[in-house]
Amino acid sequence: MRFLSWVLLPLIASTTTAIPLNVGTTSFTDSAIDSGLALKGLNALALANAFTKFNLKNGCNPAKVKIRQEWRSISKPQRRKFIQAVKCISAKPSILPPGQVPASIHLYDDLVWAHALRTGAIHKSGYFLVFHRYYIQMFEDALEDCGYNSGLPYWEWGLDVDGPHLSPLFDGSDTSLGSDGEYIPDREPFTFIPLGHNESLTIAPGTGGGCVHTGPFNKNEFTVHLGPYIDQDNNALPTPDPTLPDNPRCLDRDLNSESIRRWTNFRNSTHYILSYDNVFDFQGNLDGDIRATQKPLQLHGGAHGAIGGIARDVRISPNEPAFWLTHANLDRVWWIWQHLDFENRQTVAFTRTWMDLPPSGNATVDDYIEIEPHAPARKVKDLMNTVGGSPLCYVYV
Ligand SMILES: *[C@@H]1O[C@H](CO)[C@@H](O)[C@H](O)[C@H]1NC(C)=O
Ligand SMILES: *[C@@H]1O[C@H](CO)[C@@H](O)[C@H](O)[C@H]1NC(C)=O
Ligand SMILES: *[C@@H]1O[C@H](CO)[C@@H](O)[C@H](O)[C@H]1NC(C)=O
Ligand SMILES: [Cu+2]
Repeated sequence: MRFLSWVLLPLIASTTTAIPLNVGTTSFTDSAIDSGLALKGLNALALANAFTKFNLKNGCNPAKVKIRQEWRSISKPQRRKFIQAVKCISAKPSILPPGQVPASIHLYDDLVWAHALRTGAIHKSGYFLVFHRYYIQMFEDALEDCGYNSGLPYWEWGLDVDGPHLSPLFDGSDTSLGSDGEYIPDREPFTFIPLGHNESLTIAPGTGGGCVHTGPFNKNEFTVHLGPYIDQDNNALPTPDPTLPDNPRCLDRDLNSESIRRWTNFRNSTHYILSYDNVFDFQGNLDGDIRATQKPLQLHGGAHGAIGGIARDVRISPNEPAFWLTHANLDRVWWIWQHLDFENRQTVAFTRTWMDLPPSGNATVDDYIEIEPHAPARKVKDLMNTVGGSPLCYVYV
């Protein structure tokens, strides 16, 4: 850990308290972990290391690198620009062949469909981390085409452990992604059986439940067209039917601080970064893959649960604009983890299909990730370094 000496760690490390999480011989205090200071320090370490990994031949260099920042660190004019760019994507027409996916009306729907279509290969599979990395890069590029030239923002869930409805991201102001959903009282808990599982999972109702009522993406400004792709029991349908008719409806949300408290607080994110030394255990735990852990709801599922509403309909969860910021934060957790032992963290684990259904063999770094027609096929190994150039050139601060 050659950067330990000069970043924040002297401030936040302690060798006197008995502590479960540590980097090398440096341990973090409980308060550093729970306040997010440890995670900040780890981010700084990763950043310093990333600056030694530019691939100049591929055109990624310090002058060009995109800086991805937490929503709150972005100026209000920039936040408005981001919102405008998302709306611009959702106003452009679909580029899919006419009639292929009748419910895909706008470019934004196409991008959601790209995820829906591939869901069985990109979750609980070897492609989970790497597909979503490329997928949000595709979105960052689409934002750029719509005039937003900065890095994709991320959402640090740990900052909103006391209530995402109070967050600048969801406070309903014109610099938020809109409010919570309209509050619907007396709801049953959200219970579902993930694909490939036998036991159901339960998330308590949150503070919304209905349509986003104020701010950007409220029901007068933003329309969902695809899906739903979950049945009456909230379970994901095994295959997405492309021929479903247009189903225009509002964006629904159910912000949920319990999800953050249980699964995506600062201690949780720090835990994933520091507790695993191989990608099988790291990803398997982060994604709640029962081939690696007995706990099927963890950081990834918890993050979707924190938003609720359409974010829980896995195939079309990118219809929720906060999806992109949530997956940027997941990518950030992976990125920090990679940079703690960069040379040894360039691979993938698990099979090519969701829970190996149907049987598919292990994913490899020579496999391709494609998001046609929105982004060309790239080898997994070319998506391992976020400053490797072609196609990635970004860091998190
Ligand atoms: C679910 O149950 C079936 C039948 O009992 C069993 O074959 C399968 O391994 C179980 N799957 C999981 C993920 O526990
Ligand atoms: C996440 O945090 C909660 C609350 O502190 C804790 O109960 C849970 O065990 C943590 N999970 C992980 C994987 O760190
Ligand atoms: C796939 O990966 C698993 C776990 O890493 C390993 O046990 C298994 O042998 C691999 N299968 C093949 C066919 O390489
Ligand atoms: Cu996904």
